[in-house]
Amino acid sequence: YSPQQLRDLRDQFQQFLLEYRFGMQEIETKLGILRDEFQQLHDYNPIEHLSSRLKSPDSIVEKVVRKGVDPEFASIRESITDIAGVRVTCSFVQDAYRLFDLLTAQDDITVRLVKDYIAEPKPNGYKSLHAIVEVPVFLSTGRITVPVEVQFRTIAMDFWASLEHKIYYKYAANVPQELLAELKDAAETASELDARMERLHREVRQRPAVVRI
Ligand code: 0O2
Repeated sequence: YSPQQLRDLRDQFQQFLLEYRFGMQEIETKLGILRDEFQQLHDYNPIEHLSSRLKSPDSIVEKVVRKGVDPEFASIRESITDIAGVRVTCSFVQDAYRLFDLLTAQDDITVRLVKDYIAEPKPNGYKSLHAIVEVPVFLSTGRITVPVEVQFRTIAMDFWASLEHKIYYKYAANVPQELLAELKDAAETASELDARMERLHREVRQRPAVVRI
C-alpha cells in the first residue's frame, strides 16, 4: 500500500464505523422516547439502564478472522452484525419482552434475527433477548440501513453476565470446571430472583394505593 492508499483506507474505515454510530444513536433515541413516554403515561420506568457501544477495531478484526469473513467492507457489513450494540436493562423479564415488542413493531425497523436466550439460555447459563434490527439513517448522500444488535435483559441477568465476562477474560477462556458449575448455579439463582421479584411487583400493583390524608 502507498501512504495515500493507507490514508484512503483509514478514511473509509472511519466512515464505516461512523455509520454504525449513527444507527446506534437512532436506536437509543427510539428507546429513550419509549422510556420517557412510559414514565409520563404510566408513572413507571421500564428501563433501568440504557447503554451502547461500538465494537473496537481490534474486536472487529478478531471476529473477521475467527469467522473467516472476506476482509472487504461489504462482506464485513454483511457478516458481522454486532458492530453497533445497544443494551437495555430492565427490572423485570416482562418489561424486556415488552420493549422488544414495542421497538420491533415500529414500521421503519426491520428485524433481521432474534435469539431468545431468555427462553433458551446458553449452556453456561447466559440469558438475554438478542435482536439484530436494521434502522434507516439519512446521510447527506441518501438513506442507508444499519444493523444494530439490541440486547434486552434484566438487572439480575446483567449482573450475572458482567461477572461471567470478567471471569472468562481473567482465565483467557479456560475457566476451571468448578467455577463454571458455580456460575451455572448462580444463573439459576438469578432466574429465581427474577421470578420472585416479578411476582412481588405484580402483587404490589394489584393492591390499592394507600392514600395519605
Ligand atoms: P461485547 O463485549 O459485548 O462486544 P459470537 O459469540 O459473537 O461469535 P454471535 O452469534 O454474534 O456469536 O453472538 P451472540 O450469541 O448473539 O452474542 C453476542 C454478544 O452477546 C456478546 O458480544 C456478549 O455481549 C453477549 N454474550 C453472548 N454470550 C455470552 C455469554 O456467554 N456471556 C456473556 N457475559 N455475554 C455473552 P461480544 O462481542 O462477545 O462481547
